[in-house]
Amino acid sequence: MNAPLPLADAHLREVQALDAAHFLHPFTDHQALAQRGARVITHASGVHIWDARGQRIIDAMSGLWCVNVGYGRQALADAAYRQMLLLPYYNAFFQTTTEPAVRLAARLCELAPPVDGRAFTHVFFTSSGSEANDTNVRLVRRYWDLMGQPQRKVIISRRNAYHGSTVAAASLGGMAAMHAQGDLPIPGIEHIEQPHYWALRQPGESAADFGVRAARWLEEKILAIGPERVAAFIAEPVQGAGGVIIPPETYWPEVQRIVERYGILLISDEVICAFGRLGHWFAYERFGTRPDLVTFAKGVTSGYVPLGGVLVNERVARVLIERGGEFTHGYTYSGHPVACAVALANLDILQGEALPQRVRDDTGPYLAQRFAELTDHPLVGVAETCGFVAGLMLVRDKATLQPWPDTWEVGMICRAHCFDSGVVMRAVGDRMIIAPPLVMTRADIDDMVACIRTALDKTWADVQQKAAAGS
Ligand code: PXG
Repeated sequence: MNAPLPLADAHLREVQALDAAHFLHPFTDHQALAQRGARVITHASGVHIWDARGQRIIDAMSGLWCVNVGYGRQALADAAYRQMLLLPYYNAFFQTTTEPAVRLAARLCELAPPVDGRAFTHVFFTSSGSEANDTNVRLVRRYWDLMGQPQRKVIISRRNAYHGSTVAAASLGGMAAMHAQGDLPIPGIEHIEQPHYWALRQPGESAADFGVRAARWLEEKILAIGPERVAAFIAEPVQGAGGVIIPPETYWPEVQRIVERYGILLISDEVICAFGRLGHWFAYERFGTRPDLVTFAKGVTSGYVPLGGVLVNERVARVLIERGGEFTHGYTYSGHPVACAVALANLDILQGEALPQRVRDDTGPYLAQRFAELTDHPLVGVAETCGFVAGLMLVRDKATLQPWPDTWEVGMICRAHCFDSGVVMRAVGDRMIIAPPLVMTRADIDDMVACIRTALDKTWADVQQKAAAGS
């Protein structure tokens, strides 16, 4: 494909004006957006995107944590095209099915390793991670009803978690700003603190000790609620939208002990962390947990078309099927044949190019090494990676990790400099985070780190100036 030319000024201004006039963007302050005009992205290839002015930018966020196989994959376009001509849509409600959905369900169950001899046997398909987590709420409550324990309704989650934006998924999430709009959370959802070592450690406490203490907040919450009332615990293996919060290695084994002790279901929300992101097909492999339900979306199609779902293990599936009758839940697009056909082609690429293994054995460790070097920068207090997610903590004092004043919005300054320096990074407060496409090579990593360093230098110059001005 020939790359499109940059948009002419008048064309770009028209798109921006229509955008401001008609398009309500997700999670956006529209007055601020209208003043600046949205950055229009026109095309993409490999690990790069281009904006309407013709600037090439390394997409270190894989779109929004999803374009695992990179942009411009002909095989995915072909799979969608073929399926659209053959059968663009049919539903799975009334005892009908379609082959792409069947093949994908079977393939996912095969890819997900059994834990303690307990296999993942079934998949419930949705079109997004939010819908998948809504499905989880209904599924776990249904499970406990069928088990004769209908009082088990409470789902425990964590502060600062992101599980989606529908009413139930936003309630599961622990984002205070989201709860503040629309009377969330809905009843029956409780939150504990997140395992954020840098924010919550006590003086002198090791990461290992903190990990165990953080896991025990779950046990305290279960006991406070009453174990007989708790249905499930839901968590992201590494918190993504919350700022790439990587738990200490001691955290997950202790959580696993606790959920088993009280017999509650474990939901591993792997919308970001699965499909190679952490160097494994599924993140529970990385942390050795034994979830009953695994939420997926994003990387299952590398974002080329919307698809999400829940992997269901034997323990839950058997009860649902053998005792359940009809589960009154589903979506028009559950098992959409085009989405499933694209997912199958995407899994072929992930498997054929051994991308999870590459991240685990080669590019992931290399990213870790290059990120660690960034700690020599005066702004960087901590650099952390896990597979192909990574975070930089920007601090005022490297020795004490003293943060910058919130009002300085140092993360936002850095994010703007990243764009100008040719790389997309996300800012969560003053944590700068990335989740690059898994096809990123060592040379791409070098380019990316060079752009990040340039952006850090520009940010440092800005904050020095601000400090000198005494603001
Ligand atoms: N679970 C997790 C762990 C997610 O990261 C969802 C569920 C919801 O998926 P859908 O497909 O409904 O969006 C997500 C989505 C951000 C950002 O700012 C992250 C997500 C979505 C939008 C923004 O980092 N993750």
